[in-house]
Amino acid sequence: MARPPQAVASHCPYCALQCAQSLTLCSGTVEVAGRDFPTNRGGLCQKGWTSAAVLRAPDRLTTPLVRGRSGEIEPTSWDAALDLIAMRLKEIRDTHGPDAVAVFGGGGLTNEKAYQLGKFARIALGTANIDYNGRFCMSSAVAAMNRSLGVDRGLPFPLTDLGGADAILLLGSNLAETMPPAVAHLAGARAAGGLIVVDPRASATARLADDGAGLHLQPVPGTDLPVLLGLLHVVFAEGLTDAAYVAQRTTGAEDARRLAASWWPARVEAVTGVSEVQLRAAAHHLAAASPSRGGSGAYVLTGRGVEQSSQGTATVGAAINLALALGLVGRVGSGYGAITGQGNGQGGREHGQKSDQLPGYRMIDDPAARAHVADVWGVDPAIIPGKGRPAVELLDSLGREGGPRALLVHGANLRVSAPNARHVTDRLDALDLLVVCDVVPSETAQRADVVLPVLQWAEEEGTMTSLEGRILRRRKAIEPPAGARSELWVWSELASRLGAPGVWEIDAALVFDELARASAGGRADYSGLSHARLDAEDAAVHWPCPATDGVPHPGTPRLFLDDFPTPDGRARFVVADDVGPAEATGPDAPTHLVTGRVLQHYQSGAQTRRVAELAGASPEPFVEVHPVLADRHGIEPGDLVEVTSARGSARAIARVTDAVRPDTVFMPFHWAGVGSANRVTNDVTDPVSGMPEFKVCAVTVARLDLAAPPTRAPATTGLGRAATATEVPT
Ligand SMILES: Nc1nc2c(c(=O)[nH]1)N[C@H]1C(S)=C(S)[C@@H](COP(=O)(O)OP(=O)(O)OC[C@H]3O[C@@H](n4cnc5c(=O)[nH]c(N)nc54)[C@H](O)[C@@H]3O)O[C@H]1N2
Ligand SMILES: Nc1nc2c(c(=O)[nH]1)N[C@H]1C(S)=C(S)[C@@H](COP(=O)(O)OP(=O)(O)OC[C@H]3O[C@@H](n4cnc5c(=O)[nH]c(N)nc54)[C@H](O)[C@@H]3O)O[C@H]1N2
Ligand code: SF4
Ligand SMILES: [Mo]
Repeated sequence: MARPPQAVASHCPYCALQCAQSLTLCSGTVEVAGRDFPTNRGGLCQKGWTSAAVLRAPDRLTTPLVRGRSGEIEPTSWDAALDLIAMRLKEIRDTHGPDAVAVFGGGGLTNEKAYQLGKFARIALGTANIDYNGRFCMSSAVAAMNRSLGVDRGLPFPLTDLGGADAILLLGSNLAETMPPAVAHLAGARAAGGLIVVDPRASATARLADDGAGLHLQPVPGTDLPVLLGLLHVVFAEGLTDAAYVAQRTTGAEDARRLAASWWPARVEAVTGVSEVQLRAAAHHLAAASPSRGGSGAYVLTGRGVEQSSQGTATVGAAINLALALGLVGRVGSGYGAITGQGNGQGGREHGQKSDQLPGYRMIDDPAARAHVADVWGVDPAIIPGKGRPAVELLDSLGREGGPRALLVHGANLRVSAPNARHVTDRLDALDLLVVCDVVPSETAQRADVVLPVLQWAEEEGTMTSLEGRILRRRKAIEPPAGARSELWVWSELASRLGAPGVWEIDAALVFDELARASAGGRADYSGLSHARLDAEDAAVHWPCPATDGVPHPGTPRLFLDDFPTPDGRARFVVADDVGPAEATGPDAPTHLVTGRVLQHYQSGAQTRRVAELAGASPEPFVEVHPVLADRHGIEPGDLVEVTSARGSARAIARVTDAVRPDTVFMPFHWAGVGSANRVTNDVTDPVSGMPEFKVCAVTVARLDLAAPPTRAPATTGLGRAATATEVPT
């Protein structure tokens, strides 16, 4: 009798919630089911349920491709492709120096791949210029947490802790669409009337606060910092602080109080549109739930809505200040957290693909860190380069005098997801060599000189670190298509062709062992872990999890309970006043554009636009317009609308809805071509984190008359460069 198919325990390929899945191979295809786990409790969202479809994408890349003299991209062998890449990289390096080769990574890569990519850049290419799309995603929260709390772990507590809290302040996060199974953890706060959502849109998440479940504060886009300073004002002025906690566990509160004193509620209302009444109510809800008043617990959480801003680090800093003033951080049942976005956004930033970091969350300019990592890599610390350029600066420098001439892309679709994306396409086109590793012909792969087909998700082994700092096993459930290869193998082959020092493992378990050694003693210490231990233990382990001589370290679900990893063991109030968004609205561009996500699509859409069920449910770029604004411009639902900023224009179908403010339009960024929101967004960055201001820019809105050129679906197949010129949304 045939044995029933074995279910493989794994996790979703998409977001940082990393919902647990059970994958079963049936008649050559993978079937996905939800699996019980504390974060998702057996649930999956529509993307998770349909995730196996990407394994069968009709245009899945299965052979290396090289652009020939005619400009057409043609199939070639792996040897020919790798030989060509190595030869061109050597030429560029010899002529322009090692920093002329740059690397762009992704927060979707496994820990093993993120680690190996950082090592490959530093000692096989010898370049300082490596950064990744996490710069677009988490960097402001990271910078603020490091400054205030001494370490960045998105949620320094298990997600399930949220369930016990009576108040949760959720700033700029649309969890109901971006992590639907996580909404269950807001139930306690909703039942207590304490879910407070701050979003310029009545998003699906903001609507969870309706009907007595909480409050929706709907500020002018880009004014979260004044909102937070106003909340702090009320907390200080009305004696709602946890004075004992502030005295014992923090420094700098007086500076924060002084700044907040200048943001009295009437001033906040004038700047943000959030009423004094709402502001006070929100502060009192939070205070009443906080431990110093005997409440059941309160949380302050931030998402991309407040972080993707030119003052994102300052804004997250103010959110942390509020949590510190109320005595929430480092207390069981209360806290501050940033909701990590990408599947391995957390691990992706710990293991060395960020321009200023080495594995284990070590800083690249710290001599002790360099010595430790060099020892693991078997090289002289002197050969490890210093800090490279952060993502937006790196992309802008491509092909310019003194800038990189070659770029290797692993796990990002920059032509759709980078700010001011048409400019990014111009910079990519100015390169001598663009190499893209992907699983599908993404819009960025369509522009490459060499495309390498790599493995995805259920085709390989590895680990991911979820939004709560838990290390999870990703397991292989299906054989990859013949012709696709693991990126670990690609780097080992290139390292050998480039004559790189060091050992280049291709087995993910061995790479993990090396990563664990490299992380030992660092802030994100994985040294007590191995694939074998993670396989043996049912529940995944939170870092830090250092190696021990005896009983294995149990991992650290909650940080900061005793002290903070700062020089004096205290958390710091870091103070910065509001300077407003970089681009103010005015007569020439009177409307705010905010951008974000829809439930069905993931990021640049490279994966989800290829899933028929998701593309059917959410087929085209759209723009949300308030009825008053629509009326002013003669826009009817379904009209084609053009949204224009100083960078460029995008076209999308109008959805007329009072979910947005009359002064604001909203576009998701999941589509390419003329429907791409990032043709319009601003690539100005936060001075501390390098995070671009995706969320707010100034635009005009106009209805396009029907004589506009006919529309054609954005190409998802084909690799000809001409394919993109006529893309328009339908
Ligand atoms: N369906 C889906 N889920 C995803 C992803 C996806 O692409 N699709 N991506 C994953 C990743 S990488 C990430 S980073 C997370 C992102 O998860 P979220 O942070 O929840 O996602 P966004 O939709 O980008 O932004 C959240 C909200 O910010 C609001 N916003 C815009 N401007 C402002 C502002 O000035 N102030 C405030 N307070 N809010 C503002 C938007 O209206 C939006 O509702 O989602 C993850 N999950
Ligand atoms: N306007 C606007 N723009 C935004 C945002 C926003 O809110 N508004 N959000 C920003 C945020 S938070 C993020 S995280 C970025 C994300 O934007 P991107 O970096 O473009 O993210 P993805 O679309 O996930 O791209 C990942 C690519 O890697 C491929 N891939 C999947 N798995 C692997 C693998 O294992 N190896 C390799 N080599 N490739 C793989 C996928 O097919 C896809 O082409 O977008 C940012 N852009
Ligand atoms: S919420 Fe995120 S991890 Fe969970 S199923 Fe959806 S995309 Fe996957
Ligand atoms: Mo993200």
